[in-house]
Parts: sequence; structure tokens; C-alpha cells
Amino acid sequence: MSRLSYGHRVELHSNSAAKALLSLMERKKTNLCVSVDVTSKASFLTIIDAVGPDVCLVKTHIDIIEDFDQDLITKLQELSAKHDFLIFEDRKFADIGNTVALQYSQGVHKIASWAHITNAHPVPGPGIIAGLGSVGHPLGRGLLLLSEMSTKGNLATGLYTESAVEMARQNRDFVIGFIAMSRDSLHQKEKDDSEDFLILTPGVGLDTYGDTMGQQYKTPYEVVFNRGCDVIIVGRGIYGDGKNIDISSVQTQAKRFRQEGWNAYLKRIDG
Ligand code: 5IU
Repeated sequence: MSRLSYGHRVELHSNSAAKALLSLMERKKTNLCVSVDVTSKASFLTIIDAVGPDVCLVKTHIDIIEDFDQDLITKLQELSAKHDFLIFEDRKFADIGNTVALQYSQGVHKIASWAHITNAHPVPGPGIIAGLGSVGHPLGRGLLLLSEMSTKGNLATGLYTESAVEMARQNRDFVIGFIAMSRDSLHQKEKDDSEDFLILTPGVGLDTYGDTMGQQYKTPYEVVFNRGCDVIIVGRGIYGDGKNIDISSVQTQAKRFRQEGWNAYLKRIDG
């Protein structure tokens, strides 16, 4: 699957968020997702407006914004339309189905109403997909399962990863892919040529190897070309520590990661 172009893979999906993301990547020629982990509404919107032209997806942690309000969502949606990107709330749901359905649809953030894509830990079992799907599927949303993580010592390996893949296979209409560090867990068990999952990969950097809290970085080339991943997720490599935001440097870094990610993809589909 990973040798096919993003455009060719659109028809292999029934979920509208997956189709929209693959079409967007093909049309805009970018596989860059920027992870905007900053805590003020102003910095959040400023960074997104700056990177907007270069990304297919903006990843949010909406619960870290100190001055969150409904206007932030309106502005985020305006930027999504202006720059042509989708929105991924990195909520990492992890509770029983009934609870995650409420967390996804209700509360202050009402994630399902604006996030095209969200994600969940498979640890509670298939009920978490049923719960989130009861809210998200009718809205055309897509879910990613966390089958692997980027951090040192994480427990999402081996049988756990394999079971996450099996859970996804049972729920193809709503589960569109994985947060994972490579395509390997799919290759081993790939059933037929019509199966296609999206692999989105965090822990991507060009200038550093990690941070002091367990993060480990790989280059865009490593994850897209060598490991067959589809979308690179980059945070601090683009906006630094999020404190004194230098817009021109944010734009320069976004273009740099975009170029690296896209070149690795072109080489992969050419190969
Ligand atoms: N993220 C990871 N690793 C993971 C998962 C999510 O880094 O395994 I699952 C998130 C955390 C953060 C972003 O929001 O991706 C990476 O940010 P940096 O590029 O700043 O490290």
C-alpha cells in the first residue's frame, strides 16, 4: 500500500475524514502535520496562520489552552477553510465507551463538533471504538488508534500493537489508521491489496534527538521513506519552546519539514 500515491489511496477508504485527508495531501502536496502545543489562544492562532499554507493537518491539545472560548473554535475553523487543512484533536481517549462518548461530544470543548480526526488508546478494548463511533461516525469523523508511541520505555509494543491492528480491522468504517512509528505491524499481517490504513507519526525532528522527558526524534526521511509512514507530526521542531514566537522562523521551519516529508514520499512512491 505504501508505494501507492495518496491520491490513489482515496478510493480504498469509505470514511469521509480519511478520503478528505488523502485528497488534501495529494492536492496540496504536503504530508506535514503541525502539533501546536501552546497555551494561549493568541499564540495558538498565530502559529496556525503561519504554518497553514504548508500543512495538511493541524494537531491540537485543546485542553491546554488557558483562555479557551468558542471564538477560538470559530477562528480555527476559519483558518482551516482559508489554508485548506484538517483538524486533529490529539485527545487520546482511554475510558469505557459510555464515558468517551460523553467526553467526545459534551463538556467545554465539544471535540466531535470541530475535530475531523481524533485518537484513542486501544487499552479499554473495542468498546472505546463503539463509544466514540456512536458520536463521530454519523458526523463523518475518523479515529486513529495509538498502536505505538515515540517515547522511551513505552508499553505499546509487540502483542499490544498487534491487537490494536486487529481492533482497527474490525472497525474499518470509523478507524482510519494509527499513530505508529512504522508500517511494520501492518505489513506482517496485511490481508489483501484493498486494505489501507493511514499511519501518522509523532517524534519527528531534524536538529535534536529528543528531550529530557523521554521524547525520541527521527527524521522525516526515516519515518516516511524507511518506515512507510504517511504523515509526519512536528511540534517544537517548528515553533521552538512556544514562548517568544518568531513567525518568520516558524514559517521557515514549516517549509523545511514540508519539503523533507514530501521528498521522502516522492522517493517512496517512485521506488
Ligand atoms: N505525541 C508524541 N508521541 C507519541 C504520541 C503523541 O510525541 O507517541 I501517541 C505528541 C505529543 C506532542 C507531539 O503533542 O506529538 C510531539 O511534539 P514535539 O514534536 O514538540 O515533540
